[in-house]
Amino acid sequence: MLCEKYRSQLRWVIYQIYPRSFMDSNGDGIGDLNGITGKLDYLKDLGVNAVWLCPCYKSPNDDNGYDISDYRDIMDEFGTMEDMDALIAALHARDMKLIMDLVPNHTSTSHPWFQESRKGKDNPYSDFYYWFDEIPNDWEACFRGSAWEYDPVRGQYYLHSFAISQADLNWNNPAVVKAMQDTVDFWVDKGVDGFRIDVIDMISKDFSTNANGFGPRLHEFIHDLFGRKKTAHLFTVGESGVQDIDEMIRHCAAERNELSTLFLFDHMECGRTGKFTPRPDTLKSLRDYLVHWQQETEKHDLLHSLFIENHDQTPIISRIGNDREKRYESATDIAAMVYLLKGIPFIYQGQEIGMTGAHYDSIDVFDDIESINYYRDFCKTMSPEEALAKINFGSRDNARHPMAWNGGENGGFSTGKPWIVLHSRYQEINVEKDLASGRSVYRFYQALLALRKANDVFLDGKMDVLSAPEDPYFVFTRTLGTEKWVVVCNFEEEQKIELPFSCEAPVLANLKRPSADGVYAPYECAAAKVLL
Ligand code: TEU
Ligand code: CA
Repeated sequence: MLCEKYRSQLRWVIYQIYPRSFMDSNGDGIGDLNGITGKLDYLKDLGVNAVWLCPCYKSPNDDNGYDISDYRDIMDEFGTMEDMDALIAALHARDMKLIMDLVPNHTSTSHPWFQESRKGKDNPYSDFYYWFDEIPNDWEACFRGSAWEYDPVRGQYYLHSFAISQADLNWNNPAVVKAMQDTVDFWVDKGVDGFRIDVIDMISKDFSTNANGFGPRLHEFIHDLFGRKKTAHLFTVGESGVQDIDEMIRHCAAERNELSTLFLFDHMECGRTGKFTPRPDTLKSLRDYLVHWQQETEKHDLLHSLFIENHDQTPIISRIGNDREKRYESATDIAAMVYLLKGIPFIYQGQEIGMTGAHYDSIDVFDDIESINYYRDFCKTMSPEEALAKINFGSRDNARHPMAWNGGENGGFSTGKPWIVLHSRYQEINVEKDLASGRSVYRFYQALLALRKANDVFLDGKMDVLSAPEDPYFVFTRTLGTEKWVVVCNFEEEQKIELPFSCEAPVLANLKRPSADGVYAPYECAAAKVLL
């Protein structure tokens, strides 16, 4: 049985916003807080009751806000603190929650802490970062190259797990722990309801190993941040490379007072070597990961997070679905596979209209630092055409194009020139068009979320898998007391799927055709109450 706090958080449905690309309210081509405030009813109608904002703090934007120069102020382009207060009030007025993105592992090198720290060994910020005379190991940065950079001002090397301008904070310094606690408290006092914590696994390090993260003091630091009275009510989700259940228990067991849940990446297969290469990922492997983690989290009374997209990933239908002739079917089928399981749904902007990956003929239109650095390195061993194909497939920009609100000028995102090129398919796939269509992905999500809301069986009910591992489809039931529901999600091929019981007519289905004969079309899905 989940603890009471987790049971209530299980009712949250979280929509992730990439503020830079969601809605521009003042025509400067950059999405902003007021733009988000203006779209809250769109989200409320979808059935969302919480919003997670990617970082909107002061930042020089080398990594679009994940390089923070002031944790307590708003990025100039996104608006002011008054705009943020108004957004929080507008959310709460609609009974919606706000989750902020906390980036505790690193700051921008333009943060005053780093600017002071680099001055030398005898100032209060000297030990805020990791400084070495000699490079202590051969760790590499996630955005390519060595993770160590020589700073000529200080005459020493500092660690940057990501871009050169993202210096890793030294959590072994109690002043850093205190500064980050104060940051959390500042936002709690503003009324935020929770945090998504960036690369939480990296805040404790052991330089003698070859893994950057999962250091010996990780749980102590997480507890320092969120195990306090002031933070006890928060919802917290850590982005983490956790791969086994014991480690997840250490992070999320209720009695440990650490985190509510984690984002695990098994099912995204986003290993750092593989993300730019189309993989033989299939719905089958997605199903297997989903089942594995569902069973483990259920067994150990952990709160699970259900997500398939974010701002670092190409939309799922372009990774493992069919983003052309079966776009609607695969988008809705995958939604049923994932979001009728037990856990908290996270929906990334655009996912609710079945947005796909984009495609461009030139590297010049890409903005993302990871994509640009990888392209440069790919070109050392392959042709520019091959390198560009990889970037088109895996670039984080695939998830960062302006939200396509309509097929008109700038996709309805802005009256000015957007900061990044429009999605290459925005005229074909946009909110206005989706809502007007008889095959609306948004309407399907809406119906799915309404179904969850109306039936506790989809929240607390036990999940049992009916399909066998070799079956090219996914069938599971959810059971609570005397109530049982079945969810059938077919994969790519048409086939007959027989159920061991009879059901009422489906309440949720992506195709309007009677599947009474048990034959399911490609990507057809349905959820129905079992007649007991
Ligand atoms: O990403 C963490 C991370 O581990 C990345 O390497 C991620 O796997 C990569 O972006 C996939 O291409 C987080 C944020 O989600 C990301 O946007 C930030 O750039 C990164 O931290 C640094 O803060
Ligand atoms: Ca703007």
